[in-house]
Amino acid sequence: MKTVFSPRHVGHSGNVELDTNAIVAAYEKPSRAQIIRERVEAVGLGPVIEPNAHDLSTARKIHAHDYLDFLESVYPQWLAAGHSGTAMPYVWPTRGVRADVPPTSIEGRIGYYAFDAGATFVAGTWDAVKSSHDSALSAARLVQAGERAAFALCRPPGHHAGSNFAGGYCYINNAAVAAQFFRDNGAKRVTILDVDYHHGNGTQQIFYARADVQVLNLHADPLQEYPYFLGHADETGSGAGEGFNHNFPLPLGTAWEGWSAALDSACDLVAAYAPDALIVSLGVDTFERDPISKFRLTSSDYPKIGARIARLGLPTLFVMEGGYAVEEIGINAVGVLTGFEQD
Ligand code: SP5
Ligand code: ZN
Repeated sequence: MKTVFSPRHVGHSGNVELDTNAIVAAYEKPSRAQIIRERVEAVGLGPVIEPNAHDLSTARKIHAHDYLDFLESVYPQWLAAGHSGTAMPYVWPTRGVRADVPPTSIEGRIGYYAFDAGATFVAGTWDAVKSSHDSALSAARLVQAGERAAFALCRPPGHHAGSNFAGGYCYINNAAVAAQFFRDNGAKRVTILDVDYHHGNGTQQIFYARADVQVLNLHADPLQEYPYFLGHADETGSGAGEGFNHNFPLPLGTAWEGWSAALDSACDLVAAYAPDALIVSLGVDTFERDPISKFRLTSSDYPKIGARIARLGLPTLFVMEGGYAVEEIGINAVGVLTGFEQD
């Protein structure tokens, strides 16, 4: 399978994050993508190609226009306000406040358009975000044109980004843009299967009221794990989307036996929905040695994930999401892809 990858992701680097009680170097860092790319080449998965530039017309169907404008302008505004370094929010609209009036001050705006402190920006962030979006669309086009599968090696990731908010290292929801692209180009139904350790709250929010995009999430129980405030089993969709959102919250410590049982259940729901295309939000932070996560999948489990997904027999787009055990991220992410191809 082809991999679509942009070297422009490196512009999003040098940022810091708030980790419990300290400011640390961001876990979501450029070496992640570089090591996955090297593994793609080492195993001979297929050609690695750069994305074509795409305009934001598809992204505008799932993200608010003012939000996309914010993403593009936040860092210049941060500098213009006399700040430097990592732009990071520190105040967010919550219960009992006005969520409908974007502030004009950049300190206010950055919180307005985020749900956590993981929405950090440096000078090259927008260019990296745009290139990640381009990779998702270029890879989606390969699948739409008839390839069995493609790998969008996206960085930064996307699944925590919602219609008008960033967070959790995510800005544009790459998988959601790809789903909208498939819908606009002949697919009647599209499924997003999110196997990242964290619940894909942004993806769920974007499609929650829609029946044309089925969203399934396997993740750590939000009672105990980030993003905490979404991802429970009783969130099944609203209005026309009722019955098309499925959550599989799993306890901390889940290993292959429990995880794969949830994957089997999710795959049964995918098969029943019979989508024209499948998008896998591919996070490998389910790994036993991931530094911020608490599942116990091993490197030998990842090819089995790919093989199970392959048995659905659907045109499949893999979109890279999380995974922070940098040393093994290539083996694990590419393991899913080789498992898919060998099935
Ligand atoms: C795409 C993705 O996987 N985003 C994940 C964002 C998680 N952000 C919260 C991280 C909290 C880390 N706290 C763990 C402490 C270990 N020292
Ligand atoms: Zn994650």
